[in-house]
Amino acid sequence: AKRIPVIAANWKMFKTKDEALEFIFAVNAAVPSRDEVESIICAPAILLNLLVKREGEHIRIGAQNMHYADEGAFTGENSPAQVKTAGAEYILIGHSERRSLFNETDKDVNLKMHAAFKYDLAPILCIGEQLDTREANKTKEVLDVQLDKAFEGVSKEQALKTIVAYEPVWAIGTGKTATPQMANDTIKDVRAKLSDLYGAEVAAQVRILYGGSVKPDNIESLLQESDIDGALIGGAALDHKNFLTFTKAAK
Ligand code: G2H
Repeated sequence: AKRIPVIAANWKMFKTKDEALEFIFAVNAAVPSRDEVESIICAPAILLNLLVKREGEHIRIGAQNMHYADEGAFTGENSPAQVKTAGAEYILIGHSERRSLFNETDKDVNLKMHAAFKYDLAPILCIGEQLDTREANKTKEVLDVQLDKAFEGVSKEQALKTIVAYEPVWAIGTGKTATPQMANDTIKDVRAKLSDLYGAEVAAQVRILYGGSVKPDNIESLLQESDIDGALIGGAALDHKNFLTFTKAAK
């Protein structure tokens, strides 16, 4: 089966309420249809409800983080049920900023994967290697461990609902992009690992995105590669014109 491409904007901690509204109204009518491209906005939790209420037919909304517990005394956190009932369909899990700045471990990532499935949120699981790992030729080893741990106890059916985002940490927000071929080779390794875990049929269906300094002028060459099914985009996707450029390039 053909894999439907995914363009996911990661707004990180950007945009006020008014800026979010301006964006959603600008893209609603202009994105490709859902059966051609999955166009997703991953927004700060406090903006989810606002966006969901104003999203057009072909836009989808995701959150950037959540706690894995059902509920509890966790001041400042959002629960999976809160994210789900705010209207989000997707949840970013294990973004490198969560891992490095907020000490998220592979264990946390796995707990969040299970919480996502419990509340019927589609995980966008982020994995990636540091520069020293890349330079020591240990990328596959490191990514395999991240994947083993993230998918621990995850069923085949659940794996099929997961979108994987490969983001080399050294390419995030730095202006350094992996070359399309480098990204594709690594994504092929990720698919091979999914095949080890769940079989070739599942691996052939899971969407795997590239992320890290994707820009309007490199999106097309990335998407031309055999195994890159879309992109997770931070900085450049804050601009609604760029976001539309990305979704159209994926069509
Ligand atoms: C990586 C990416 C989006 P940017 O964090 O997740 O951000 O496109 O700004 O490098």
